Amino acid sequence: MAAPITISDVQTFITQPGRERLLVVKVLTSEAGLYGLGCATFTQRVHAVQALIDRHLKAFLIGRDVSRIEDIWQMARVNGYWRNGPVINNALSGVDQALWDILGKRAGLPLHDLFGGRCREAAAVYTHADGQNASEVIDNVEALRAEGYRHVRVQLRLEGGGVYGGGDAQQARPIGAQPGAYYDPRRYARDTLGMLEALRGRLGDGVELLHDVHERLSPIEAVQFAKDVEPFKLFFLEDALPPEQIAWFARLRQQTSTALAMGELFNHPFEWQEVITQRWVDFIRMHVSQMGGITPARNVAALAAMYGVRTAWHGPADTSPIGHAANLHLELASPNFGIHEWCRFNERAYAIFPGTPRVKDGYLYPSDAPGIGVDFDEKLAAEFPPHDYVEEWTQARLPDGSPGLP
Ligand code: GCO
Ligand code: MG
Repeated sequence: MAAPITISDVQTFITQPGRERLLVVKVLTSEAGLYGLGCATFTQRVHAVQALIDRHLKAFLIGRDVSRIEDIWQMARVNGYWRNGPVINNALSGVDQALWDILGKRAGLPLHDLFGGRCREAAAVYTHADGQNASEVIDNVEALRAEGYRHVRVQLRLEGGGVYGGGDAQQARPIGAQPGAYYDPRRYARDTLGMLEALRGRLGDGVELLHDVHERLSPIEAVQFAKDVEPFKLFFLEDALPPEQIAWFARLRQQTSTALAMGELFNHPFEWQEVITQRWVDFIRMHVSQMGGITPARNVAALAAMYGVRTAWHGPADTSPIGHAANLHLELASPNFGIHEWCRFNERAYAIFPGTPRVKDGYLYPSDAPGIGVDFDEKLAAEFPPHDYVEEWTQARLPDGSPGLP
């Protein structure tokens, strides 16, 4: 029997061709020229994930047989004893995706063929439109329609530029209120309902609309809001509740027929198992690298299929092109694929990540290259180093100055 191909090195790269810092993992092997690439992007804590890989995971991985993907994932997950956190999961994901990339390159097949083959030729996508008021949002939606998009997520943008939580509460705050990203949940709900009314009034049913509450309402306000948006027939309403209030989905589900999506903040199996097996949501939205990569995502997609739940993996700008391509392979082979969140990368990102899939008429098309199908220009990536900053938008505050959820 031929000697196994083993991991000879693990390298990490942080690049920022656009708004977000992206973390790429490169797994090199004992076979010259054979390497894999994976996405480990937790943009808010990108340096912590890089340090975990460079200082801990790399030593664990060197010398292991590249074909033992599941074994490596299970062992690496518990190697630090404590597990299921955002930093460890993203580190695992970078390595896991790279090992799947290597397997596809060895087989000479695109990953979706290794996952059982295509259930569809391309993945329907949605992308984002926002605006300071309803007519700005309508203009942006119409511009995307003209590009061929049929599914659009619509949000009102705050004065400060954020798109979650609407209405900056300039109203009276207690003396000495702390600085922060203020928002007013009740005004947000009212303004958003007004925006959806105007959108349907102008565009009718000719476009599928999605909206992200981004956990900005109290549980009972979320129940009321999910009922109030029913007439607008949303494709889905996302993150109506925070992960900490999952149990409220039982009530929410009973009270509304609006399709519900949840999961981008999930890191622990308990979180996605419950909302799936209770049939509390219609779309799971996990960020694949926050789960630990392709290996867990495949298993969870299969579980969701059994409960009539579809996938809508998290895919904004803080998922790298490698991560988007990995999502796409999962989606092409999943019978219960729902929709792909697309962030419209700039041409710089396409140059740094050759092979990044492209959208045509609202569909994301894979390349037929073996593995994940996206490469990485390390030299060009180094020209766009990360800019570090303290997150402002996550410092959310309610009108009375008390901490809110971002
Ligand atoms: C989405 C998300 C994002 C997150 C962002 C956090 O649905 O796309 O809510 O916009 O806020 O990924 O870094
Ligand atoms: Mg979201």
